[in-house]
Amino acid sequence: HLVASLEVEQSYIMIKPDGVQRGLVGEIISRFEKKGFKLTGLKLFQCPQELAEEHYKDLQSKPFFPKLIQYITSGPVVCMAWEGVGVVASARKLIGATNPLQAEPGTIRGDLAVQTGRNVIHGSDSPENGKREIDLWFKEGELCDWTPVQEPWLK
Ligand code: 3AN
Repeated sequence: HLVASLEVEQSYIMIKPDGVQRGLVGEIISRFEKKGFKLTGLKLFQCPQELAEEHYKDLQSKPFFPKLIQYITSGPVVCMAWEGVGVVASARKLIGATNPLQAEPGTIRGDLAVQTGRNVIHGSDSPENGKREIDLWFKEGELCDWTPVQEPWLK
């Protein structure tokens, strides 16, 4: 189960090509903003084959691996870094189960997707992977560390 963390963490969140094609970018970003997390990186990006393979290297032996790489490289993705207390587990709750038919209504996949192979969004599964994936997808200088002017409701 997901234990709420009290640590400030970073999560790598990515809107997959189907989310971009279907015009869901604004809706998805909005859910993270409204929750109260802080956007520290954002870009539209055509993912090269090698980067997709590196990102999903733990799934290399899975039968669906070639299809997964084909899907992720099929069109532009939206790469995002989000920061906040407990953001890793919380983002996974907002995203919902890997299989969108099992994802609860109210979650991004539960509301917006049907197929596991077209599940609209990725979110890091641990704070360590959050850091690893942000390093992998963003270059130095692409991230912004900024301070919200009014932040009492984030604390
Ligand atoms: P999640 O994205 O919910 O963390 P993972 O890490 O198990 O799920 O899987 C990574 C990605 O691999 C999924 N987002 C999905 O796109 C793809 N995937 C996982 N299981 C399958 C499957 N059985 N068939 C096709 N694609 C899959």
